[in-house]
Amino acid sequence: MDRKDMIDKLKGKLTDKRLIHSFGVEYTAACMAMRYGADIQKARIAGLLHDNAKCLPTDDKLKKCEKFKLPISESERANPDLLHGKLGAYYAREKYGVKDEEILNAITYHTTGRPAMTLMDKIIFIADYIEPNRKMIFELPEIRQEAFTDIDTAVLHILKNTLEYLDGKTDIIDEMTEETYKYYLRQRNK
Ligand code: DGI
Ligand code: FE
Ligand code: FE
Repeated sequence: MDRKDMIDKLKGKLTDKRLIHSFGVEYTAACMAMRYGADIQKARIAGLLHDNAKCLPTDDKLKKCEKFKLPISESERANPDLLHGKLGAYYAREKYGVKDEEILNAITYHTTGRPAMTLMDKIIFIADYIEPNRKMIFELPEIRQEAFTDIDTAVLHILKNTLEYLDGKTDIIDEMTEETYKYYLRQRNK
């Protein structure tokens, strides 16, 4: 499917705000791919499609994952919005014709990250957080600079701030977010 068709399809699935965010992630991911020598076109597709399942009602995210037999962890069952990456990767493959595993993995793990992320995983994880349409988040200007100077520092900084933010907000911390943070802390202290 070409970009135009993807956008037409996304228009039926996403709110205007979410579509604008998706374009923001697309061009931010393209810039990061230029900086770090990743595939620019793959980064664009992953960025454009990363939230394609975000706007489904929470219950439907869970029902669709069950229907498609996607694995569901306890924290995902307790907070089915966490499933939008996994479900989004499924739709990217089945409905948007994406076959590339690098793109599909980057979509799957864009919310929580994962230990030993690929370059494409890191680019989408970071671009999602820093894209210019994001409302101001704590230390965002610093993280935006780190994204283009030291990619692993940016990953760690985002995870740290996300976990701190969630700590005061919810008791459902996904084990993958936690594990990713621990992994990148260990990397740092090696
Ligand atoms: O879909 P976006 O809003 O663009 O961004 P995202 O996919 O990174 O989702 C962001 C939300 O996900 C944000 O409110 C923090 C939340 N989140 C990230 N990791 C976890 C989490 N929420 C819970 N409950 N547990 C997590 O481990
Ligand atoms: Fe998302
Ligand atoms: Fe997003």
